[in-house]
Amino acid sequence: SGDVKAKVSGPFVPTKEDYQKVYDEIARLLVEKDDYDDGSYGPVLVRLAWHASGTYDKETGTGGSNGATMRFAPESDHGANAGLKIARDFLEPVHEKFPWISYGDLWTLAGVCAIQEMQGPVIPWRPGRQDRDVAACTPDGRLPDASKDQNHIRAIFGRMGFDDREMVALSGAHSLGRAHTDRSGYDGPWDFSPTVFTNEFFRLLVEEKWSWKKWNGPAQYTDNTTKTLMMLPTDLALVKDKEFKKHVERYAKDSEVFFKEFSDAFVKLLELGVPFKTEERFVLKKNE
Ligand code: ZEM
Repeated sequence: SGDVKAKVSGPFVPTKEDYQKVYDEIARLLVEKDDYDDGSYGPVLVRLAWHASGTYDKETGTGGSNGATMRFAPESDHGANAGLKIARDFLEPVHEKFPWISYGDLWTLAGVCAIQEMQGPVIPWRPGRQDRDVAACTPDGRLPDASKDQNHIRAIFGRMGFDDREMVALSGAHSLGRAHTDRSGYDGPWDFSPTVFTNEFFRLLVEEKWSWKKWNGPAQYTDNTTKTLMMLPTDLALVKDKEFKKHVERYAKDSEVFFKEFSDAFVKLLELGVPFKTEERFVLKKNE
């Protein structure tokens, strides 16, 4: 007694439990802040994780979620990122509470949390992204342009290192959220449950008839039955292209297969270009 040594404290090394606390805080805020869009910030958080990651270029190894360079102009001002400040601001109080987490880890973890809390598949996740400065911003034009066709989809996602099957699986995220006229210019949700992760995007692509929406906005499709849903030109490209369509039909028929293949492709997306020091992925527990 009396000679208890002061513990020497090194740098804080977070454990799985620490990341679970961050996850739980995001999940709590998703429930608490339900007065937004269709009742959830979930979809826009998924879009933030995707746009942070989808800048990756396998040839140069640049871009991806390491660095969280969307914090800075010019990347924050790229047309594709319009509206994502809402998602970044939503997460700011979480970063204040857990200042040890990098923004790259926070944004990708938030995408994982949002998908799981919206009843989607389990997404195993790894920490290890380090924030970088404005010099690491990617050039404009690396994210897909919704007005284009299947060649563009293959060029953009091929640059990230994805194959046809993965491209279609990832596109199923459009079961979530909606387009906003003041962000992309497009308008409306893809299905009737935009805050629940389902394979409805694929079922509707196959079963519904889609025609050009009559309006002054950018060219997009609307469903013939209710005229309340939308598809982008790139979405319809997934059934116009024979190779893509095979996968659309598989996912429309089998939600379990879609969940599994989406999860694998989303794990890969969030890890593109990240210099991880650990192999282990964490499966973080849902709140629900
Ligand atoms: Zn989207 N996406 N996306 N996407 N996306 C929008 C919304 C959402 C494309 C695209 O141009 C658009 C993937 C692939 C592709 C989400 C997730 C993922 C919007 C509407 C557009 C225009 C934005 C707005 O106005 O708010 C194109 C062209 C894609 C590929 C060809 C992939 C991959 C995704 C994740 C894995 C999500 C969740 C939304 C809904 C956002 C929200 O705020 O509701």
